[in-house]
Amino acid sequence: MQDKTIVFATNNQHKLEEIRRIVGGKFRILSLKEIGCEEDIPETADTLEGNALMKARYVKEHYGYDCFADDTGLMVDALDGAPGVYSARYAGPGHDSAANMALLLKNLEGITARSARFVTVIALILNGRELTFEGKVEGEILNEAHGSAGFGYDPVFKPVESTVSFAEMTPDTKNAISHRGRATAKLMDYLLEA
Ligand code: ITT
Repeated sequence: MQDKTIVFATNNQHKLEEIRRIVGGKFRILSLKEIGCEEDIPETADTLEGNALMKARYVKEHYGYDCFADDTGLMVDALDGAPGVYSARYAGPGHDSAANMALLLKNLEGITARSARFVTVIALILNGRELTFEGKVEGEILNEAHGSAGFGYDPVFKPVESTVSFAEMTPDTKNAISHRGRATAKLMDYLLEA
């Protein structure tokens, strides 16, 4: 990639910080705020890929920038894949991560088979092309929240590679095995070749 600056189409400050940390000095990541986009970008598709593409296309169409967007879901087997693509609003519109986690733990009460996975799809629009990159991490939903690092569902998710939750890890430890870390590594491989 000739110009090593690219926009990350997210309104989630935690995602922005994670991606900037993963990318390090290899690329300069501009936030939506930095390009003057302050509105909520619609994400009404029913797949992670569809939503990631919607967000990236919105920025390209309205602001003209090549960019990438991330859509992430937590899929819980005992709940037939819920909250999945609806992870951000599991407890209803306007509810925060604490409410989402509380509902998840309530819906899993008494259930011992607690396998789950985080999936991230990153959609990239670059030089007139659209591409997607997926990252996944297998794990389980804990019986209660543990730790205060990270964001979202991190306190209740323990990856198979670890004995502790994502919220009990340093950012670098989480990024090394996480859904977003894995999807971003694929994105970077592509950008470094482009
Ligand atoms: P943007 O769409 O603006 O990027 P968002 O917070 O709406 O931000 P998503 O729709 O992708 O992002 O997020 C789905 C939900 O999953 C949301 O509640 C997040 O808090 C949560 N989430 C995303 N990534 C996570 C991670 O790495 N660890 C824990 N929870 C995460």
